[in-house]
Amino acid sequence: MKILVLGGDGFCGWPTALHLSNKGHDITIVDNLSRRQIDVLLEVQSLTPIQPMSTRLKVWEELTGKKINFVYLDIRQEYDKLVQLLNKVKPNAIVHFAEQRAAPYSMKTPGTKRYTVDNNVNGTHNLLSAIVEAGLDTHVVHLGTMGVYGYGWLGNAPIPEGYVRVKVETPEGEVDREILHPANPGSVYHMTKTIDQLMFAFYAKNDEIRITDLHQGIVWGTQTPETIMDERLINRFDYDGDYGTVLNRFLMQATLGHPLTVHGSGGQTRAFINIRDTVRCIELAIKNPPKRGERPTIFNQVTEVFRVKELAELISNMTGAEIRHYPNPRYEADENDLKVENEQFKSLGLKPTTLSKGLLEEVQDIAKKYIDSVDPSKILATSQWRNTVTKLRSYDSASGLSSRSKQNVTGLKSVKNNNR
Ligand code: NAD
Ligand code: USQ
Repeated sequence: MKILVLGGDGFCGWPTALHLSNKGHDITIVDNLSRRQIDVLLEVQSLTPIQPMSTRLKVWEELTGKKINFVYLDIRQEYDKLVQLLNKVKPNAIVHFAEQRAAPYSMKTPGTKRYTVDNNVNGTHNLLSAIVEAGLDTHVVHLGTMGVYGYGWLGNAPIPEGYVRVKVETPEGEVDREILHPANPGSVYHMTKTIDQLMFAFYAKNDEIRITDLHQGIVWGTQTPETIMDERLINRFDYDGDYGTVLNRFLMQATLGHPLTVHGSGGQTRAFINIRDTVRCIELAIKNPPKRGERPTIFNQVTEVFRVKELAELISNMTGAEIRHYPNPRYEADENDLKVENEQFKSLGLKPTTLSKGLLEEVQDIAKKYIDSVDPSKILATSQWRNTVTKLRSYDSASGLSSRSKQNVTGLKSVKNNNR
């Protein structure tokens, strides 16, 4: 198949592009490298030494004989180029990872809130509109998030895969309907994913675009069988307070001898998936598209559920790391139960990779190897969900960032404006 991987330079996109290329698909990566630019602006780097795109692709071709194309393109700002690309490649499937994906970054400043909405909502809409303009019958596989549901709604009832049956009282009596599960986002980033869902429902109905939306949990791990083939193919590993996610952060912190940074009580329960399963799930989704005219297919792309404090205890027992409870910078429930349905991927053949000591140690080995590149001042999460103005002032003076280059990629220009 001809497949476009939008956001194929990122943490999930890069290993997915390699996995699909290895399976014989003809891959074109599309990326505007904004994630690398945000690292520059936040003055932080991936723990692992990720290589420039040209090196990544050259090494992959040398090792496997398989060529991956790369198009440097901003799907939010370069609509005409996107239409031209679709007309030229005529992809059978488009995997859409190209969004700003960090909840803390999306809550950092008014500028980053607006950037996240502009980038994610317009990027997704441009893609859908461009597919219609190009007259393509292609399958969009989008990476959504478990956070659209709000991590539990009706006590212990498991979260269904996208749609929920409701009974509505009408003058003619009770009517059964299946509707999109109510959206309950917990950050501006998660909010953009709930807006994506509505756009998908509309374009599937109006233009019969075939869409699969994958409501993915927190991804952990780093390497896949392909990225491990050569150090120059290594995947990124985010550990900082904005982009690092909880399990990878804890593993890095234990390696460094930093206390494990549990927010609040640690009673928050979340869904998880290993990066090796992410790439397999995407392959399964591509192989099983909905039919034209059908509503979007929604899969919960998760394999396990843990409380934050359970993870901290597990890693502390394994490594001896100290667990420390920090005031929670987020506005979120301190304690929640979470059950998630994930039967669809299993019925398509997914054999879930579960959290095991061996896999945790594998991630820790990577952390050990590159621990010297950690900047300890970037570990604590500083983005506050509330009291933006006070926090903004301290962010701006502490970071010393004032460059004009902030404006296009991240919206940080409006940080300065709002501070005047
Ligand atoms: P990432 O930030 O590492 O990768 C996203 C990529 O998209 C980056 O390479 C970035 O440069 C690119 N991009 C962003 N905006 C773009 C634009 N306008 N035009 C072109 N390219 C653009 O993020 P990730 O962790 O790989 O996540 C990928 C997707 O999966 C995201 O949509 C995210 O919401 C979703 N997801 C991630 C996780 C996780 O734990 N990492 C969990 C659930 C869902
Ligand atoms: N947390 C800590 N300590 C830390 C970091 C996080 O206690 O050092 C807590 C957070 O307060 C939160 C939970 O761990 O309660 C998860 O935080 P996270 O940063 O690991 O994950 P989150 O912000 O939810 O976002 C990540 C990805 C996002 C994806 C989402 C899936 O960055 O792209 O959509 O996971 S989900 O969580 O299922 O919505």
